[in-house]
Amino acid sequence: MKITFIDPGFGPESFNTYWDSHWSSVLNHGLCSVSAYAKEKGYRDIDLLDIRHLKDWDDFDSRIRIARPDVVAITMRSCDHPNVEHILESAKAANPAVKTVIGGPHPTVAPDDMPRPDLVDYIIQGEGEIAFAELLGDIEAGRSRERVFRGASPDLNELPFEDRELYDYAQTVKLPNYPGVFKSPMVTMLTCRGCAFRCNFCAPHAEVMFGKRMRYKSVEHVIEELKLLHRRWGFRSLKFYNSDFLANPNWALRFAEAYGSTGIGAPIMIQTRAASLCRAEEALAAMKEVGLKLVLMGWESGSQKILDFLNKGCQVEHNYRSAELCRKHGLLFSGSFMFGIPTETPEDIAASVELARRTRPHFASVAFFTPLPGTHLATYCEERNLSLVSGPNDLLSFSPEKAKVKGVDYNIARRGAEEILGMKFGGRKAGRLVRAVYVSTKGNLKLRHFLVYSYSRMVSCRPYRWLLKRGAMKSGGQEE
Ligand code: B12
Ligand code: SF4
Repeated sequence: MKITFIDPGFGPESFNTYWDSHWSSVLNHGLCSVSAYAKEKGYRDIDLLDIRHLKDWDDFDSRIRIARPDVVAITMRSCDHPNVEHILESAKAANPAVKTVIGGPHPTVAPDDMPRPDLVDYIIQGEGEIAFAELLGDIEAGRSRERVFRGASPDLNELPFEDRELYDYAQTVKLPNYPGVFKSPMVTMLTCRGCAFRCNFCAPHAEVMFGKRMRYKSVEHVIEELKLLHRRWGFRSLKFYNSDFLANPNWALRFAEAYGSTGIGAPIMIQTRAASLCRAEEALAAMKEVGLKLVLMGWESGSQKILDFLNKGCQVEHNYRSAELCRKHGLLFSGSFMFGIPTETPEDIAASVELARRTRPHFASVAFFTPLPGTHLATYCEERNLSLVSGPNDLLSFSPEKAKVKGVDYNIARRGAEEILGMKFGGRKAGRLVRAVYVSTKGNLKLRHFLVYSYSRMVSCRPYRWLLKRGAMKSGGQEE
């Protein structure tokens, strides 16, 4: 049985972008895991059509005709609606007998909101490894099965290592995140599933997808995969995509010890919550010892009122303290902010600007709140008729170019963002330029990659870090 997975890319401008930057070439770890499991169960005739590799829809149409799959299996986020619609139409036009299967975040939170539901044969909610392999067995045997069903959660230590080479992995590893700070080859990894928190702009996604409990791979399992990846790709940097790497300090401590003894030594980047970091100084120090170099934190705001409104489970003091701890341990750090939140006032924005001014993160990014379907805050906006999201394309960009919520003063929010982004270069005017360059290079990812590279190199160079440590320079800059 021939199975073709589809990665719908990232919106209408995805064609021909795979080789341009880290973010335009991220592999979908979930799909790689579903593929690895299916192969382990004997379904070896698997390939991938990734929109980002292709020229245009004509290219897609001809490739799907040549591939002639029996099963087309698509991964889908909420922003993928328009692309998934075309994919379904094209797959059924090429072969009306093909079985179409959709899984991923969007069908999990909104199974009734499918593009062309008449062309969707099966919807798998939740984790897909076990369910998809079982479905293939049913299709092969001609057994009937309900159209929408939930996948069982696998034991993460019993899953095979991800099938990274489903993608053009040789290219992916060449594009590090934060080029200039991190070298290629870079590998990315997730070591757990689920989230213990319920930030209302994101929740209840993790709970609906992965269940209430957080599940971790064992340190041994992770180290085994890293050794294999190191032998195969000789990676020189490592990024953990976990949303909160330090949520479990004991796991992090054990990982640091085990990673240190492998001798791999590749520098590491993690993402974590400020509150978790404050509770895990020992683990932070141990990670630094074995190569931790950059810590990314979703600070969101410098206003306690907004942090409470977002149900962030974090105090403003945690944001300040996390910066102090990173500096104390000689780590680069990034603070990301969110503006455009319902109930936000100019004072809240000023508090975020003040947080950036006082902590001087090496990197800063500002996202504008976007009500994502299925999230608590999207429901809040719908109930109050606040949402200005008019279609899936509005879910692609988290920049202030398009207003997403009524009642938000985007001019003030934009000015706050410009101030944060421009701090390093001397203020709001520079910030406006940074933002304008950043937004306008969307169509030229190679240029953006180059700008991010230049910026990152400057931030990570010794004289700059020395000045920054002495407080002689302010910092800020857009994340890649
Ligand atoms: C880690 C993470 C990332 C990582 C890595 C994601 C990846 N590609 O693997 C990075 C940082 C790259 C990322 C990026 C983005 N992310 Co993200 N991310 C997460 C996070 C924190 C955890 C996801 C996770 O643990 N995945 C683990 C893997 C194993 O699970 P999975 O990918 O979902 O796959 C499983 C199932 O979905 C299913 N499945 C998936 N595909 C398919 C296909 C088939 C056929 C089948 C049967 C099953 C199946 O089976 C898989 C294995 O069990 C979640 C929030 C959360 N806490 O859950 C947000 C989340 C998934 N991200 C989200 C978004 C919006 C994004 C961005 C689009 C944001 C942006 N505008 O930049 C980008 C996309 C960038 C890009 N170019 O692709 C949203 C999606 C919301 C939605 N309804 O669409 C989430 C839910 C957060 C949120 N609520 O806002 N993200
Ligand atoms: S934003 Fe991060 S910490 Fe908050 S619920 Fe989502 S994954 Fe968890």
